[in-house]
Amino acid sequence: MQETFLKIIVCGDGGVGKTSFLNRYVNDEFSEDSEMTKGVNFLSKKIKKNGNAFDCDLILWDLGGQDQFRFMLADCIDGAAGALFLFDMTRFNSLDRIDDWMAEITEHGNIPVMLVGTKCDLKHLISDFLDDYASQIVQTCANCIGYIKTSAKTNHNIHDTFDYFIDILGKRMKGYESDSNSIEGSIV
Ligand SMILES: Nc1nc2c(ncn2[C@@H]2O[C@H](COP(=O)(O)OP(=O)(O)OP(=O)(O)O)[C@@H](O)[C@H]2O)c(=O)[nH]1
Ligand SMILES: [Mg+2]
Repeated sequence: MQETFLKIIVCGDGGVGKTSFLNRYVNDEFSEDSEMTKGVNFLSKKIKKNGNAFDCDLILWDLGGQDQFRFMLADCIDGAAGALFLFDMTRFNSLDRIDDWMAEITEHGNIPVMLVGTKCDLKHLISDFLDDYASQIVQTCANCIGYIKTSAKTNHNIHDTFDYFIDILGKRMKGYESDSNSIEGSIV
């Protein structure tokens, strides 16, 4: 049987927790002092019927979120089957530039994007208005297929994010999706 490779990019502003999110998913590790990603890092993971997901090799691109690495963005997005856009739930302004990120991603095709709130363990620092705001974004961005709240520190919803997202990507690849622009719904 032919192997399926699925390229997923993990993007978002600097310090929102992209590397931590991936490190928890792939290595089941978390560090309080994770270092800034310089450029881009790659991780991979084999998926074998995890939840509803199909068998594939995930190639995960961990993009450095600092502005000095934005020149690499176009090359990184190229060929991606999907994008996880991470924002820090304790910093509302980490959603400020989502329109720029979305514009850049959609330039490369009809790539599904999932909105992922990070650091949900820091409940006391999270605004009551955040959920409404994030849900509004999901409804207004054509390619945005859902919103989920996660914590790499407590391992909350990390695997569920991938199970849900890979399932959606798999259906698209196998042609089950009749309307790829439709909103699939949110999970939180
Ligand atoms: N409390 C808490 N802290 C987190 C969580 N995820 C990440 N952090 C912390 O947030 C800081 C930044 O995390 P990174 O994963 O390096 O962020 P990044 O998005 O990869 O940053 P860049 O590589 O600069 O783009 C680190 O101090 C992490 O320990 C989380 O779920 N909960
Ligand atoms: Mg990083």
